[in-house]
Amino acid sequence: MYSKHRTSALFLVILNLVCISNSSNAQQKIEQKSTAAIEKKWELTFSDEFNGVGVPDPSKWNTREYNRRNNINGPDGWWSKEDSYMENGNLVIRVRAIPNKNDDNDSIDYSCGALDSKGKFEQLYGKFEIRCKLPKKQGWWSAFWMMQGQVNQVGNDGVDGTEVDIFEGFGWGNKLNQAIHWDGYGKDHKKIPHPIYDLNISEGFHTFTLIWTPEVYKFYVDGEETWSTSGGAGVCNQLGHLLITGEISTDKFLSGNKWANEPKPALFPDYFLVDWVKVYK
Ligand SMILES: [Ca+2]
Ligand SMILES: [Ca+2]
Ligand SMILES: [Ca+2]
Repeated sequence: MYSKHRTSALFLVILNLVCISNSSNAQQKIEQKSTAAIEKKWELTFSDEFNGVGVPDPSKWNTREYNRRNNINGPDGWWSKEDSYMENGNLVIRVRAIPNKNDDNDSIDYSCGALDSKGKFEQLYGKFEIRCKLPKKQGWWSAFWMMQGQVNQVGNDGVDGTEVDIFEGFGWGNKLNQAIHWDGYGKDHKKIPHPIYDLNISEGFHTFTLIWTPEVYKFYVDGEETWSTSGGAGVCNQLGHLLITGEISTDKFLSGNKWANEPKPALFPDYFLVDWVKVYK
């Protein structure tokens, strides 16, 4: 009897192992299938490897030229065409201290590069990704972001228009900011910021990704999800365009130690390097 029991027990153990192995094989197959489905799901719709020299491809990008951060109490922060250019396989966004560019009394002004794809590439939903190296010097910030729909339209929450900051990075500290803004930038302005302090991103190249679906915005750094939000009453349902920018401001808040910190002309020029941008649907 004892031996017969032992034999049946052994048989059950073997049967179990076979079942477990079969079910783990099945699980593996499901996982492989779903990974393949996810990879297959994304179809490349836009990319720029920045492999040329000089002016960024005008069929993909607008370069901006105006006083982006006007300050009546200090140097202005301009966007200038000559501060975004391709070199060594990268897009370079440069910041410089320049002679005062307008007729106020500043001793100097500042100048940064900025690109956008408005009217050249716009998409509703998808995956939006950049590989880049953040600048090191204090006083300015770099960003990869989107303007979706009409951000200035007050009402209907962010559904009719949302600014999505895939990342805003600062060379001087560990802070990385992700955020959404809607209903304009005046008294009705609403935002949800998501600052992160514990990422190891001050050295080398990193990827920053947004997945935008009809339900949610999901943010990733180097493939790890860092934040997910549906805004106030849902995500934007309108086309959006890309922006890659450097910005510098001598405004008290923006040059404070909660943001870009104080610009010091002696630290510039400094550079924000972008290896590529890719968009999928
Ligand atoms: Ca000025
Ligand atoms: Ca709105
Ligand atoms: Ca590149």
